[in-house]
Amino acid sequence: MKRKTPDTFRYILPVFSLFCGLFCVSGCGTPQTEMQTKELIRSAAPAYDENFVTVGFVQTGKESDWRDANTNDYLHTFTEANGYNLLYIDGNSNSDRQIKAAYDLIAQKVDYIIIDPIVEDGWEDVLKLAKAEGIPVIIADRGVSADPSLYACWIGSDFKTEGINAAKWLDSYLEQQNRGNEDIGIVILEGTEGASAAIGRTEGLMEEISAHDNWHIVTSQCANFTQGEGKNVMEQILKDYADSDIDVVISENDNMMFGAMKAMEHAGISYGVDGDVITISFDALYEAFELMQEGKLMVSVECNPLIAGLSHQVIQDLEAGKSVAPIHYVEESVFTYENASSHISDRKY
Ligand code: GZL
Repeated sequence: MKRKTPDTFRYILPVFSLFCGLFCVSGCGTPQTEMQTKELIRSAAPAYDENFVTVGFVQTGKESDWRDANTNDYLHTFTEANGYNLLYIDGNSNSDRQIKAAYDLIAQKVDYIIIDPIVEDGWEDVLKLAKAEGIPVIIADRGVSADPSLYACWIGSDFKTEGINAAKWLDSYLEQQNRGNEDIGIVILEGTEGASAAIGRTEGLMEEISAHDNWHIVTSQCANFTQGEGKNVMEQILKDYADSDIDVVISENDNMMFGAMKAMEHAGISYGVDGDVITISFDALYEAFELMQEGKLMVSVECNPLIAGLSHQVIQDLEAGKSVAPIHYVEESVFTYENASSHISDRKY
């Protein structure tokens, strides 16, 4: 792919024309007096090494252990040894910051932009500009609501299927326990509002839950995928609802579940295989496997963060002039307290 002319020229040209202008003025009719010129010094834009593919990566932030594993995967994939100059931007859990960063990367004329959008909305204009500037954008992990023609492809998980699989496991477990006809009260800890991971998981869960007349939602509240908010939200739920109302806690990521477990412990509520509350979460972190081995966590639906290699492959294909598929789903499984021990040694995050 032809490297874009770095913005160095953007800075030299005005400075050069300024001096030309001054020279013209001084050379055109103005007596040859000593003109006081103030040299305009601007820092030049980074001159990109032609031998590297410059990739700007706009990450959500550091909201969870899953996110840290995801970030580290990019940092270890987009290396100089692999032919990349990586510009990594931490979105600091702020969508406006992410969008501004994307505009800045366009201004720096990077070769590619990878975006993991905190929330789906707000990306239309900056994606239009990237397209107009000829900078391919890869949307990775979470999705955007913008028209898919505005970006090269989306890489990530089928979040709705993750939610469906979690509820299907609950259905099979309750049948095994001869509780298939029991009234079941479910608490849901939702991820960040507007995030495609939360939207998809909630959609899948609600589709399955609504198919069971004897299941009902006690409450479904946002805890932003963080452990601290998972604990605080669960503490409040335990104050607002009777322990007997809650048969199941489904958390849309492991970190919120870890926080909810602390809240249940403090409230003297038992959970897990031998407890009163069934525990189901998403991500399948190593720590989740340890808790599944102990029977405290009963299910973690895998959501694989190690997807930087898929973005690397897409960029290599685009560099070779190949077309790329618009959607790239990540392979994922459902892990339970029953199979955790046979998989924990293979886990990489
Ligand atoms: C899912 C990812 C979610 C994880 C959370 O692909 O976007 O964000 O489930 C993370 O742990 O914070």
